[in-house]
Amino acid sequence: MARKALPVDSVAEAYLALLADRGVEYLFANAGTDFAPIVEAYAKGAGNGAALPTPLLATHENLAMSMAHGYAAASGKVPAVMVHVSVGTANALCGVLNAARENVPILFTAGRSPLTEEGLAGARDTYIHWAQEMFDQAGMLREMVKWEYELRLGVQLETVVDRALTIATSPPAGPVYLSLPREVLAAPLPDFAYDSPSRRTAASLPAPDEAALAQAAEILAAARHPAIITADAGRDVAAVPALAAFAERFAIPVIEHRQRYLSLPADHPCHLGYNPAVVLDEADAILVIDCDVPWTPSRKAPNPECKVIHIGVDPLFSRYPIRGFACDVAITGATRLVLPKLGGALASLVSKSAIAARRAAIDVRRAAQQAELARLRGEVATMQPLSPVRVSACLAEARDPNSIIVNEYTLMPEHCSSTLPGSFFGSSPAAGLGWGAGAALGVKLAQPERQVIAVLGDGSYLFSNPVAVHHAAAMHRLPVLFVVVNNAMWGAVRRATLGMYPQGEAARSNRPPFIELEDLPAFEQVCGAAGGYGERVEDPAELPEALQRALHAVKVEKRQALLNVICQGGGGG
Ligand SMILES: Cc1ncc(C[n+]2csc(CCOP(=O)(O)OP(=O)(O)O)c2C)c(N)n1
Ligand SMILES: [Mg+2]
Repeated sequence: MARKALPVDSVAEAYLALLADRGVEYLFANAGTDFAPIVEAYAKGAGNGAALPTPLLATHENLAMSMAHGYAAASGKVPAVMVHVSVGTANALCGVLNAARENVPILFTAGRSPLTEEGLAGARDTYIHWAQEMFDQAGMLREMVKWEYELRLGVQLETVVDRALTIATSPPAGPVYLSLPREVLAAPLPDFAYDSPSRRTAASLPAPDEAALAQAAEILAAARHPAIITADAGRDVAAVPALAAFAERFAIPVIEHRQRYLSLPADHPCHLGYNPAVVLDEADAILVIDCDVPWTPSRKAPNPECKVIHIGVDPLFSRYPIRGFACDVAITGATRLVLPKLGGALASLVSKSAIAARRAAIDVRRAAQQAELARLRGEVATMQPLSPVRVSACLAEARDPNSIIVNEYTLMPEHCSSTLPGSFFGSSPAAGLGWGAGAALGVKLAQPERQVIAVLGDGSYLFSNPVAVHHAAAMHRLPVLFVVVNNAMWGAVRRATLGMYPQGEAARSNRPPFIELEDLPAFEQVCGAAGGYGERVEDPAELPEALQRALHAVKVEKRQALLNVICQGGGGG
């Protein structure tokens, strides 16, 4: 067993060194008085030879969380985030829920107001230390995190850090919360020594039960029109080839519903797009893979006779209070492990002719679908204000083949499809707005060689705390292209109102409240104010060249860029 001794003056120094030893590369932070021992530890630097996570400042907590989220999703590593006591935790909650519902592992930490009123190093020394203390600081987010704890004693540091990190990364992954009282961080820690590498590892992926596999195989073998619906299979990039092989082998159409990762390359012969409605009418068996909401029952549901199989590490989404989708078989298991085994069980049960017939039918539907999408692109090409369809189509032409897209709502993937695993990240099912811009910065941090493009609505952009975002992009040298699909409204609120009250007063009104965003600032100038390239685009013919200019700024000048694309009302999401 390799043990490392590290002379430190404080628990804070030991804590940071331990994080780095465990593979935490970055500490995203928004600081306060609780940070004094952390700031001091960083200022002393690697005087004792220990590496420390790189500190990255973010001037809003939701930005820190979103950056960490994007970084974790694009790197597969666990970031740490630290915020200021109760108030910083409160500001970060939206990001915590996004990460929790998306199973993104983040070590989320906050200081705690000093516990003692005087006497100890780190004890209270300013008025806020009384009012900021809460009886139960973690109560704000206990429901959202997998685990939470307070570091009470320096001697427990290694156990606590390892427990936090291994729980965050064990399937299903998710954020954990650790609070760090100032006196504990400031306390001395003589004779600090720890195991390196760690003696505590994350739990393995769950493998499927044979009986459940056999049941599922029987259902699929009896089906004439099976279909697959997924949202998140591609979170594990190893699941993408497994899904591609399974769908291809048995000729089963795949829908990516509210796509959050690239689960199946869009050019795969079984890819039938992003709308489950196209398979629901005829489906007699549906395989729901890593998907919380495979369809919206009040809009369109499968035939009541249709059998439904759910696959996932937590196939019933046990942290959701209500989720009542029919479920004939639920297979607990990681998709990359389940699909090859399910394929093995199914192979001898299905006839070659049935597969061939399905394959031919999918080919026909795919060709018709693609032709219709191309027709639509042609139809909207010259419309002004621009159609979100055109924005997506122009982006498809302009992007590098190797680029990564971060989509907060407004990209239409059917017109800007991705084919590489790990090249697309969509917003969390919790949909806490303001995620996309920061997430794109985190993705760029994880993949600095790749072009990163964030597609945002005007609403999502404003939620992201734009000045803080552009500042972080400049400060941390993260040249990202932001494309704002600007319809000057919260189109989603309009669609929801018209959906519920199609003949109502709001539908007849010119200006129902809480929908239109009037007198919007010139977003391109906000980016420009931080040293980025900015351009407003109104003419559909100008968009391709504007994209080239913006991408040139990103690629050659290494500056962030923003295109404020003035679009039709109604939005794309
Ligand atoms: C934190 C948060 N607040 C409010 C909402 C509700 N909401 C969902 S979509 C939306 C409007 C988004 O506007 P925009 O990004 O411009 O896209 P559009 O609907 O116009 O296409 C709002 C306010 C939310 N999802 N998250
Ligand atoms: Mg909008």
